[in-house]
Amino acid sequence: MSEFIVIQVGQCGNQIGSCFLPEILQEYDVKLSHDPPSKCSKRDKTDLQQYMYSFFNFGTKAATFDTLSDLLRSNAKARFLCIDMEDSVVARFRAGKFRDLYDKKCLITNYPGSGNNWAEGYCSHGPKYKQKILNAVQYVVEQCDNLNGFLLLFSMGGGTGSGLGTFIVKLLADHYPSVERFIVCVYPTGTEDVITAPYNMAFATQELVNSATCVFPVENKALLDIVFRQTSRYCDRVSPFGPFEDVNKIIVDMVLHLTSGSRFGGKMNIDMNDINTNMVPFPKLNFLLSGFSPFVLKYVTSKHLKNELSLMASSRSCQLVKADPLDSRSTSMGVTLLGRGKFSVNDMRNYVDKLKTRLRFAPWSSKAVKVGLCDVPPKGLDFSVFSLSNSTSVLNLFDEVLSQFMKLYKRKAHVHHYTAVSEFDIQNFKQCQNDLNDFIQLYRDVEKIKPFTFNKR
Ligand SMILES: Nc1nc2c(ncn2[C@@H]2O[C@H](COP(=O)(O)OP(=O)(O)OP(=O)(O)O)[C@@H](O)[C@H]2O)c(=O)[nH]1
Ligand SMILES: [Mg+2]
Repeated sequence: MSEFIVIQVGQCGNQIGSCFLPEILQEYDVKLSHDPPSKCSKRDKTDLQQYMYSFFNFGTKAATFDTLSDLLRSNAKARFLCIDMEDSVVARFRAGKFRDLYDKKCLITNYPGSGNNWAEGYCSHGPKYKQKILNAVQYVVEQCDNLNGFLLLFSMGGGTGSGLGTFIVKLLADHYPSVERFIVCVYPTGTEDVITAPYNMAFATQELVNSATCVFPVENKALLDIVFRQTSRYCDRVSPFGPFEDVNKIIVDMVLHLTSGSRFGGKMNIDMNDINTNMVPFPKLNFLLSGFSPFVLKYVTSKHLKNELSLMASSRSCQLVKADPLDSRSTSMGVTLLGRGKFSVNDMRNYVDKLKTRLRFAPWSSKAVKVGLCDVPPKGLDFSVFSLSNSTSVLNLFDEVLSQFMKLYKRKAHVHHYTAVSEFDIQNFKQCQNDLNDFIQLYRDVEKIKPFTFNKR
């Protein structure tokens, strides 16, 4: 059974993480105080909870855990590292109801943050905290029997997540080269609270292209659109877009789908390592678009018929980035569809045939639709479909990153904040611009090759 180490960095990463833990527990049918009584039989629960090792280390493993208190009695610890260069979010973990699930050795904080400055996070906090972080990582790694990968969560807009987060990715690549590094990173909305976000996301993107195994970007503006669409269509009570509640729930659900193939049994399981092998044809083309259907938000669950789901999951409206893998101008280098719950192999085969007629494939990957089936549906649903695409339509995101970067950089606005960090070299700006251009060109080159298409039936 595969194990993951979750590393959440900066405010956004830790806030997503704080939503992650209760969602995982619910998926494993551990009752939290407000949950209705479980409908799971004792036997089903034992089957389901054998997979808890993926995210938890146990002192003594009981047969089943009905409640959080049962879990705490077994001295369970989440395989989570919580890192922030200010203390407020992580301080809530130290005091909150899940506090005993966090290992205190894995909480690393400082004061007062990285000031929305990538250079502060990467060049200053990185080297300063390197040993402390490596010690904490080693401590958790030693408690794993079958480590599948590191799963990092952070935003690209601030200083700590983008800077220290990408420093950690590089650190892991150097010290644990054989362990996969999967990154779920949040791109800002564009109309931002953080003025220097364009620089931060450009530098962080450049780093991830080079040191991550696979990157699963999400964009706050795409997530907000999903929330507004769902809530206005299915209920008259518009979700209060409080502190990222629904947006973070979508991100957490995506991570649960993404890892479900590695965590649970199934007729045709997809491991996270399979995803890398199947979906990344060249190391630098490692950004994968994700989408799923149906969505479950706080006040509403979208309903779709089973036979609509596969196309839905790959469609623009269900993508967590503003991009359309089914766009007739884009080229697909790989697709993975994972059905969760009650799906037969035939069901999936039919969906894939339909999906193939909507895609233009890179000629070397003409049959590149990987299919997986996982027996365990998401909590509260009978079935769902998760879709991953390596598609040139991700260029929308990179064009936006480069254009926002250039808007500031052509006037050299805010550059002095970065050069004030002594370890930062001013040449990094030019280098970043060049690297992003080269990277975008790689995707454009793929688009230029004559694609392969399946005939419509
Ligand atoms: N989806 C989502 N986005 C968030 C969340 N918190 C912050 N953001 C976005 O993340 C960006 C700011 O990044 P933060 O994570 O706050 O920054 P940080 O990594 O803590 O870095 P510093 O505060 O500069 O040290 C902004 O674009 C916010 O809109 C969250 O909980 N969820
Ligand atoms: Mg912060």
